[in-house]
Amino acid sequence: MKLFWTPASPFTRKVVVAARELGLWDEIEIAPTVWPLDWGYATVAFTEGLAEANPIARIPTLITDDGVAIGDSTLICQHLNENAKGISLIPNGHEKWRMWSLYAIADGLLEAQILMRAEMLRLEDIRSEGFLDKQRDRIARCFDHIEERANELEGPLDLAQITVGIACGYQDWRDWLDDFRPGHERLAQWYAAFAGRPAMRNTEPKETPAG
Ligand SMILES: N[C@@H](CCC(=O)N[C@@H](CS)C(=O)NCC(=O)O)C(=O)O
Repeated sequence: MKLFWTPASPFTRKVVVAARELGLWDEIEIAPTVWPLDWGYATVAFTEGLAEANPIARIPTLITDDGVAIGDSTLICQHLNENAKGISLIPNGHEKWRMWSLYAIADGLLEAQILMRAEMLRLEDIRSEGFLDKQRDRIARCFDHIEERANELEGPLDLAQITVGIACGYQDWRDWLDDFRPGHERLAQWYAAFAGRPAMRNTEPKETPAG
């Protein structure tokens, strides 16, 4: 398998953490991508092979061993999960939809963080404060919701927990995002332990090379 990657992308980190937890990391060849800083609002020069594999030209994009390009982190995680032996990050039965329901909140939170990142890359005098506030409000509602469901973070490891952990990590990394901890004590306590997992420690976010 080949993964178009950068260490700054939380969607890509989700895939990498899942691959590490599933014991599949050694089977993935990394294709590092570079992103000029105007990627948030302009078409940029893409890393060789990315747009050819996936016309959406976003990361993560995984090329499977069968040569199929999958350009979405949720689908990539499902593909990896299917290929893992003796371990699953997707529970069965009723638990499955409970897990996907929490996952969707955490994934929407990641999306709001990345929409803000793209807007923050614009010059200050043309940024939309209204747009940034809208995403901030969404992020706050999502953290409130996750706090209410913090007991769901305590079960066997699943994709929802990984996505929540990555959302917390991104929130800490970008200084223009608020500390998620005030008012979310159970989540804060859970994240303090979760961030210590080797898969999380080995994938801490770093800036993407601009090319
Ligand atoms: N829903 C997609 C979102 C992927 C995404 O937004 N990736 C960002 C990086 S975190 C990206 O490649 N952005 C480049 C662009 O939008 O041009 C997924 O889950 O994979």
